[in-house]
Amino acid sequence: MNLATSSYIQYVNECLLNNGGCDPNASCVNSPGSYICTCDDGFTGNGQECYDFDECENNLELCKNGQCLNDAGSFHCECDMGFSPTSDRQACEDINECDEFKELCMNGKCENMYGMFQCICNQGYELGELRSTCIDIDECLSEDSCNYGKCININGSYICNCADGFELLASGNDCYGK
Ligand SMILES: [Ca+2]
Ligand SMILES: [Ca+2]
Ligand SMILES: [Ca+2]
Repeated sequence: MNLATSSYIQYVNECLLNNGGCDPNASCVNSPGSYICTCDDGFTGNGQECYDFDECENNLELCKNGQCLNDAGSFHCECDMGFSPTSDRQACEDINECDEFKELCMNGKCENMYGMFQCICNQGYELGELRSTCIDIDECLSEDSCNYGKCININGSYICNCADGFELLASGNDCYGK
């Protein structure tokens, strides 16, 4: 065997020219006397031709609590309300609204929940219309709050002022004649 020919066969690197004829989305791996085309991650095919793999269509479990969107060579998630994408954008995780939005649940306590949050209101407060803050209950709107006296609403409570000659009962919502 001619030494020059044998070393030519051994050392020619087909991959150096035009990626060895492999698909642009494939890697060419040289081996003595041969080479292999392998599709890149996220692509499928024989290496000469590679096609994007639709991860979303092939795995319906992806992007729970969101929507899976196919990309060339990859995919990413768009997440439902209450969830945000992980750093690699390939899953959705619960947003801890209490940590993220410090102004939530004024006059109450914020409790994080899966996909949402809730406000536990302090005594004398009730959930506001958007359920994201607690507002003072106007006890004076109820006639029973201060029978035979003058009701004054205050933040988180109320005062029942009895007329002269009347005294407040221990229950706090009734005046009676002394
Ligand atoms: Ca894809
Ligand atoms: Ca949450
Ligand atoms: Ca009040």
